[in-house]
Amino acid sequence: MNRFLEKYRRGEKSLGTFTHLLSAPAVEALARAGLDYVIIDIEHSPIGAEHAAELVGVADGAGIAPFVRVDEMSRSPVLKMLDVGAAGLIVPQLETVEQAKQLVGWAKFAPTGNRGYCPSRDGGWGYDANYADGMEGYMAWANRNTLLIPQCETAGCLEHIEEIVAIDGVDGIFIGPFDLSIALGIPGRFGDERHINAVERVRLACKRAGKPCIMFCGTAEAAAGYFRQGFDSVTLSLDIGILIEAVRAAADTAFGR
Ligand code: 3PY
Ligand code: MG
Repeated sequence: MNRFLEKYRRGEKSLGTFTHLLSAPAVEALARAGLDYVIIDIEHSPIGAEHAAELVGVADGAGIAPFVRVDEMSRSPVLKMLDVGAAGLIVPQLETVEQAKQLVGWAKFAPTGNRGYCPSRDGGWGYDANYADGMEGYMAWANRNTLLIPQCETAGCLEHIEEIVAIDGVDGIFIGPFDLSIALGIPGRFGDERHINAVERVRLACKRAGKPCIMFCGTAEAAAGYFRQGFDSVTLSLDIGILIEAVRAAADTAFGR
């Protein structure tokens, strides 16, 4: 179940958020609210591999595509999160073309890469429908349907973005606007034309490569603007941030502020 991918293939836009709440019911609530995907954030929250695996299962059961943002570029987190059933991996702080190729090696089965194999949860340990055509069929299914999405948020990645997004096995790009602004020497200044131009360069590189581009932002108004700009998907805030905003707005209304 990867509603992000189904929508992208139909030319429709999708919306997700990060989860930092360390909570299975919070993930279920995001599914009930109608989001297309949730990114379980190992990089910037205390969530570890075991907790992430649980939340992947919860998201899957609730009908919201489970993405995971890993915390480092190494074989173990990439393989582990794919094996537990992540529908997509977001990989932060990518700097070089070589790193992107190495990621493909870990995340994609042969012939695209050299992902290691064991019957695992993402194929129901060999008993899911994606094994209908045997092991090779499952491998091809996984290569097509589990997404490897590096973040563009460093100067190196931006400089080589056209080459990186064109790599076979890189399935799209996720823009990290905060780190990108730091890399450009203009922290948090999203209205600066250097930031605007960088973001548009990444979007166009993805479009030319025929791959999805995901933008992160903090408000629904900004999300609407990025959809108008032509982004395929927007990741809106963190679940904990949305909760704070909603409670503050409710309190303001209650107190007539
Ligand atoms: C960034 O803005 O740097 C991000 O990684 C968003 O989570
Ligand atoms: Mg970042």
